[in-house]
Amino acid sequence: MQTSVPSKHPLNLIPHPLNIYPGEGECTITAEMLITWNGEESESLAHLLAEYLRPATGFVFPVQSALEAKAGAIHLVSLGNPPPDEAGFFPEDYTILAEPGGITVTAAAPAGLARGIQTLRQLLPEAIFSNQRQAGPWHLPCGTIDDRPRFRWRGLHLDVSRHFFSVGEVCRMIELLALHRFNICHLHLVDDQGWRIEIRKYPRLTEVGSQRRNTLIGHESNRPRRYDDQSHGGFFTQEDIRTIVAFAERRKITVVPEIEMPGHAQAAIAAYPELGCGSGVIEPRCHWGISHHVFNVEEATLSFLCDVLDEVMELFPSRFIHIGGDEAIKVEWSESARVQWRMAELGIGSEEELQAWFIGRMAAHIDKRGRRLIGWDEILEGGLVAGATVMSWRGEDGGIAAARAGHDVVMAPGNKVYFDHYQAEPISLEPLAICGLTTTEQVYDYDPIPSELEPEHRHFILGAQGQLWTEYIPTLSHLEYMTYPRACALAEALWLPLEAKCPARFLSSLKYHRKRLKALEVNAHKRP
Ligand code: TNX
Repeated sequence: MQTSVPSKHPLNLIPHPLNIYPGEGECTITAEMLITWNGEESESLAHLLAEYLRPATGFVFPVQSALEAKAGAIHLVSLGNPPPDEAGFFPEDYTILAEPGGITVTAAAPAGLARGIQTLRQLLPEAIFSNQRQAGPWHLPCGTIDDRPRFRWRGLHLDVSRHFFSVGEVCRMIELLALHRFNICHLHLVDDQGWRIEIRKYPRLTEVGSQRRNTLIGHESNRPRRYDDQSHGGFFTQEDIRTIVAFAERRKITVVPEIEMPGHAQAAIAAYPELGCGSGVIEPRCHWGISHHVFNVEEATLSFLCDVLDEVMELFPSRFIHIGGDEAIKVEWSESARVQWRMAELGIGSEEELQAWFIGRMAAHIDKRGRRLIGWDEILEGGLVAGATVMSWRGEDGGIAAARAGHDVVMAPGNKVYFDHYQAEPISLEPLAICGLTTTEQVYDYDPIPSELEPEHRHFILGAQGQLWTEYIPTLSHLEYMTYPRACALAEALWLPLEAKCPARFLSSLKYHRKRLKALEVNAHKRP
């Protein structure tokens, strides 16, 4: 492997590619340049590249099909459209060959081409990221880049329940994920504080569940609690979801939907009280923390949730369907005579086993449709259902246990990759955050493979993702502030093998990369 670049020409790419072979001279993007394409789905990616390059250059970039690379063209080739691997992922390898006369990006599959065009954008001067016409010239250094990611799951999670973000805002986040060669956007669509996806069969989920009366001011731990006097609401129509999914799909990013159960269900129960354990009238929660209102375990409730998942699976092509499963407080289950009677009827001895039974029923439904269940690590309690993938958030122990038991794992540990935590000291100068301190340098250091995990279990670690819980993140600009530059660090930590990571190079690339983020008007944190 060769990652050395002549120092007069540092490329400052983030994530840094696996192999860079510098060549001689420069290639110049001119007003006459064509974008040509050959192979599966390369036409759509050729148009996407043209859309990326037009605003700043003001050039036309006609898009044409062509069997071969020609002089004066950027040629995109996807060699095939292989089926996904057994876990559901597509190959993302790509090669960029930049010569004085033209550029060729070649990939085994469309997903690789999508990664390649993002690297190509970064090879151009940072002004290419501007939305306004810029002066140029548009040189890039000649050479070859031969690149592929270390992990198959490189994600960012976004909570649109605690605060709602519009279709345009979510698409902007996805565009920035694409720039950093992430491939997963996990959308946390429902929680105690708001149900944010239209379900045609059950309109009250959004009519009632998407609106909360007001919102806590300050931190959850403050007493007495004070509230603003503004209602907060919003939801995605099914058409909105199609827009988001198509926007992501064009960039070869998978949107993984999450529908929480059996806990974090207060907004749903407010809409349909018969789903709950009979604890009186409730409304979507107006402060943070965890609601003790959970779904009951009636057959009708399970069918309701299967119906919801059916509409969700129709909208989201993602192989993985997230059912939450975290922080389901069991008090209502232990205090409800009806739930206890159901447990006896089912021959289930504890509330933990009841949760495992509940998740098992959902897994059967999801499996039947050729999808895979994923849930937070609490789904390990009371016994993990066959084939389930575990998202490990309470540290890495859940992920380690799951991998040892032969389950796929996505690492999302709270102390390492929670971007709702503080990012710089002194925290007194930072906007209010939930807790913690996770710096960009610490994120860069993160290795999703725990050192104590035996070599034979390591392949079960699919990758990792950053979490953006939005209790304390009410706006897009604040969201970007919490995300960048930590997501830049995560992108590289998940892309490169350990031996190719280099904190000093990353920090120096980041200095330059900030100019790209600035041209994109990203409200990144100033440190490091
Ligand atoms: C725990 S992480 C939660 C979320 C909160 C988050 C705040 C997880 C699966 N559950 O409901 O928003 O902490 O950091």
